Amino acid sequence: MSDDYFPDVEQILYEGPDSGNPLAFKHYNPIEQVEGKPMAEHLRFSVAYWHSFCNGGADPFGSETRQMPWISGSPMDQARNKVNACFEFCRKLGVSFYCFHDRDVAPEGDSLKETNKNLDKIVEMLAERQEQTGIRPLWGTACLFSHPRFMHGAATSCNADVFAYAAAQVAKAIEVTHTLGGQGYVFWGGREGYKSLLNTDMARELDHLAKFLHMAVEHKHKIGFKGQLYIEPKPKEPTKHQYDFDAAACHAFLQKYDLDGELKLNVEANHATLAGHDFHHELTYAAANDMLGSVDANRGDLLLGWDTDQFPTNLYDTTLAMMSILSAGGFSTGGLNFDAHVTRESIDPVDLFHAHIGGMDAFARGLKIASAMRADGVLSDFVKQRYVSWDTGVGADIEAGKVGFEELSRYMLDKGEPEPNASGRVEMLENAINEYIR
Ligand code: XUL
Ligand code: CO
Repeated sequence: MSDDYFPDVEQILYEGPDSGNPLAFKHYNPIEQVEGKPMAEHLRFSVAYWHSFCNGGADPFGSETRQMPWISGSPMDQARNKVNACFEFCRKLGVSFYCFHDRDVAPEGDSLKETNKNLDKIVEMLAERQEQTGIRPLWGTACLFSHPRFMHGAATSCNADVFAYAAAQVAKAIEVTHTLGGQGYVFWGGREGYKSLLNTDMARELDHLAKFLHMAVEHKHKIGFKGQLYIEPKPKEPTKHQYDFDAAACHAFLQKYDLDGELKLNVEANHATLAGHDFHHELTYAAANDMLGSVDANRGDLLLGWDTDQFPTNLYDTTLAMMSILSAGGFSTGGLNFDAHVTRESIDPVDLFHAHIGGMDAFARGLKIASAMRADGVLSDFVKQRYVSWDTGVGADIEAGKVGFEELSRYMLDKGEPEPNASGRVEMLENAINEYIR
């Protein structure tokens, strides 16, 4: 087993809240039971291949700032090195899952045939390392946005050949994810949207996107892939308007095209804030519609209008996120994938450990706080009481579909005025949450 890239880092262990060791967990204890399940099973953490092993810190204003030791040799050498770096990293961090795009793990060749050959070689190596470590993909995906051929989109391109190329690429990516025992497959609509409506046939593009997803569903069943398919909402970037804007837009799209039985949502924190929502809203919306599948865990900078993909550290956010996830019954195929990169000024391999440890501890605390609040019924008792008028009388009759406008008109004309409203007690509830976030 290669131990080449992080020689100074030992296995990261749980040392408890009093530990002063920055390379230890203070809150994430994988075997600790919460609501009858070990933390590791609740949280199902995953490392994002692209951010951790491919990202050199470039931004729109400057070139890469870090040269990670695995970036050396030919493109195929680098691909092999990255496999070793990924498995050494996940093993030392104690994380059982990784997520990848096809082009993160293996480089493009001169033709699609050659590209697929490159991918097959690296997939063989990934399978070997998986066998040795038990680490598996949480999900795979295809990069349909970096290469210039996708300048007008992939499934929504005006160029039918590009649609065909994307179909061939996704077919292969699903096959590879299946081979590697992936738990799911994600569609993030990289450039599926528009820059200008002046040159865009929106209705036609949406139909094409749906056709593409139907083909993917058909292919998945044909090859016997049992993983869950997900669509990942994002409102903008790289296009001005992405079609998969937010959870509600994705849900409506999937329903319109009869795809909602086949795809769930992969909700990302930073995409929620870009859409003008908060993470809690998007998770709750997805859960309320039985669409919550998996999560891309990160955070944006609310002062910046783009996808900064920072590691999650905000306990208020992780607590409310875990409230939604626990209330929805937890993950089955999904998990918490750190779709996050270290900042441009963090240039050492060890920074990847600090970043992930912080994110894992932040979610472990969120899980424990949310679970304590659930046990004490802090929000749920209040919410239940707030809707008590629906449990009997006219409320129960409305919910049961026993009355219509006629009956309700008679009821209100007799009664005159509704029962008085009670206070929403928002401040009291906010204070109660702060009592738990210690
Ligand atoms: C882009 C993004 C992607 C997807 C996978 O904003 O979140 O990394 O998660 O393609
Ligand atoms: Co993402």
